[in-house]
Amino acid sequence: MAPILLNCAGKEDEDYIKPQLHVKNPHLDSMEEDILYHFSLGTKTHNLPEMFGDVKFVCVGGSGNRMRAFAKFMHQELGLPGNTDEITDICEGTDRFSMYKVGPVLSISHGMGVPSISIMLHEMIKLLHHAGCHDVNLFRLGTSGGIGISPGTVVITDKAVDCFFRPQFEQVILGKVVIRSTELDADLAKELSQYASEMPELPTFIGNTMCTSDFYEGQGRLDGALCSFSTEEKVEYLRKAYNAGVRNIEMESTVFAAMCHMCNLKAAVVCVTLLNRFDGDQISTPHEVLTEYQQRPQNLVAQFIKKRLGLIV
Ligand code: R2B
Ligand code: URA
Repeated sequence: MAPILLNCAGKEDEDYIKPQLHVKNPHLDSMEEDILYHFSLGTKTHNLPEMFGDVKFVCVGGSGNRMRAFAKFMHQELGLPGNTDEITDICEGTDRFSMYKVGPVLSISHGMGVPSISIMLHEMIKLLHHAGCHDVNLFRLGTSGGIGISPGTVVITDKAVDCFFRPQFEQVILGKVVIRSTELDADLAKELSQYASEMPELPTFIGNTMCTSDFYEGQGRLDGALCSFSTEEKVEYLRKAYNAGVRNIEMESTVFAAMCHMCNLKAAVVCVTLLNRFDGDQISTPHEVLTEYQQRPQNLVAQFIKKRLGLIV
């Protein structure tokens, strides 16, 4: 069956106005060539509209291997022709990020932390712009530490908050602090949550996600090489986070939300929790269990994509 491409609202509608991607950089227009250095792609060396013009879903996650596995999984889920071994890394000219395309789905790794994902997002958003893409949905599929919820729970982010529980992302630009909103697309989160409720094997929660710039002390862990606080202080901070609606902690959501919001891209953050931070800091769950947990955000987003493409009802 040929996939029907539906608009952002999931409807076939000729009068529908396509949401436009806003790349907010006036300097780009005067550049003769744009080299997307960390992707090893460029506007003169590659035909970006031909390579990427049909992209409708961009899924990003920390690890290159996980994003290759996701691309292979989506290839099967979409019933695309050909062998999954033929899915190759579009960014093979660099080992900074990995990128795989299967039909309208682009799967890209972003590494760990705000600086790494921010570089990837600048180049990915310019890539979509140069390729003339519109009506694109973006998903971060990640792992996280849970607060007060069972390991293996998938958290769909309501608000991405900083370590003071504020829904904002602060960036220093030319020596000044610039504050950007981390608003995510509420409809996308609601739609994901609706599909999750139809998947009983997928425990899901909508909650706030706290983004930190460190995995250890920055997330209140007692098991790093350094620790400057007591167990009681750790628990008090996590409790404050819980009371502020935070249900998981990771390291990329605020900049992801802020950049997508500024560029008018509909975006959602879907992370599985690997542990409950009230029970400890070390991730001691067996590898096979962690692998199954990491498949959960992928299953939910695959369901979303198949529904949007009209492959399932
Ligand atoms: C989740 O997991 C990584 C740290 O282990 C980090 O990238 C994140 O956000
Ligand atoms: N990723 C994080 O950032 N924190 C965790 O506790 C687990 C995964």
